[in-house]
Amino acid sequence: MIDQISPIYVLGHVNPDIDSIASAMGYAWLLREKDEKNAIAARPGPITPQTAWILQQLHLEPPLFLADASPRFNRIARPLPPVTPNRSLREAWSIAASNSIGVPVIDADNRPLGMVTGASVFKFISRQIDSLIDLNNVSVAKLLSVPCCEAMDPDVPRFKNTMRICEGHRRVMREERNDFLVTHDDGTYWGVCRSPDVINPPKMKIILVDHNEISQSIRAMDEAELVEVLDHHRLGTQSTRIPVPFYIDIVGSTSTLVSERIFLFAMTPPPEIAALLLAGVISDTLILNSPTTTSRDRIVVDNLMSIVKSSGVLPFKNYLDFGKELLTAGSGMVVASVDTIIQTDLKIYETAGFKFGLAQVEVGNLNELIARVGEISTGLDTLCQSKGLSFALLMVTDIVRSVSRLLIEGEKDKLNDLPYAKLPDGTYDAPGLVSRKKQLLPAILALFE
Ligand SMILES: [Mn+2]
Repeated sequence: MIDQISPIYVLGHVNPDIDSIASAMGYAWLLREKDEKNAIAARPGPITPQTAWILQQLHLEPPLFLADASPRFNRIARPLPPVTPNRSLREAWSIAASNSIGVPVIDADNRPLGMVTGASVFKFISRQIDSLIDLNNVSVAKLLSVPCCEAMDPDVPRFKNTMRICEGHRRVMREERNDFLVTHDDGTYWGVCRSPDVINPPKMKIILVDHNEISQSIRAMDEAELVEVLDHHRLGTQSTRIPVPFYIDIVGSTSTLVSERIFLFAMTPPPEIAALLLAGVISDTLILNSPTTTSRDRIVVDNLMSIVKSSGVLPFKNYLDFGKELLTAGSGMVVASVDTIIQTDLKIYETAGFKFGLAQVEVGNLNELIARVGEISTGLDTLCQSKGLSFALLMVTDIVRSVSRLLIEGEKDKLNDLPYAKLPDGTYDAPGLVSRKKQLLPAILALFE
């Protein structure tokens, strides 16, 4: 039985590429299948055209979109059955007593009117005592037979189910009440929550795949509980309260690491998952051509390809044909907007007290760049200002010829010592440069050591 209560989100980096999506979906599958964990693949941003293409080929839905890792009121709301206002106080009281929590009262349109709580009933009885002259003639039975709305507290604060719990924190701290109403966005009743849960909400459990740097992770990651890391990038992770599984290895893709685990447990992924992981390895290693490629990536590609081929889930006979189709599905610099070109695969790094951005785009031919240099440079400049970056760099990579062209804006002087020749159009020629992670980033970091 899969534990449905506390989901574990498996999450790649912002601006997720195929490897981030594939490794999240593949690892979530493994955790559900092998460990019966309620693992849910998620993504902190929109998918790329390349990812959209492969998901469509495989008839798979993109993973769940998560805007941030801050828990919402729906995490702590209990969907208690409500009562209507004309039900007797006796009835409401017995429900409250059996649940040890107030009873929500709703109108005919499902909107909460208030709650019957211990305190509200106490106030009601006090009012009766104050207003009645001859107490001897009033029985408890009579008091309890009034419509429950007469004894409810109509001023119980309401919180929307999609609201961040942290935003309701102060309000709840100021309150003497213990129970609160949670509504849908349209104001209809959803459930009831209690103050201890608001003050100390359960954290979202998150497994990071394909990244471990907080600046590349989902927003409000500091509010979440990091439960595991599976990655192939440099270290830059947050600290944890307790030890967590942490696995980083120098292979071409996180999809490689996920596939190796699946095979290690002698399991066979469904052909769709195998094909997706194959796409992850192939796109991250540029069809096994990037200098990040290892023999382990090649073995994984062979194993995945044989599953894909025998299942017929994709119409390709070998990984090369598949790879070419996959990589061209993503390129389109000629028609893409400047924003798409810069933002689709942008990573922000922090080092030595300053921030910078490295974006990468793959093209079939560097000539696609010629007509766009001016507007892309302006776009990079805007990016520096809006994100407070020292400099922003776009790496335009010709995947077929293994060469890149660099566009740099911001404090260019900082990068004077990079070993790339400046061309007349202001871009830099970088033959042999294809990997941001393994070639460009270390070269940049070395300048500031
Ligand atoms: Mn990757």
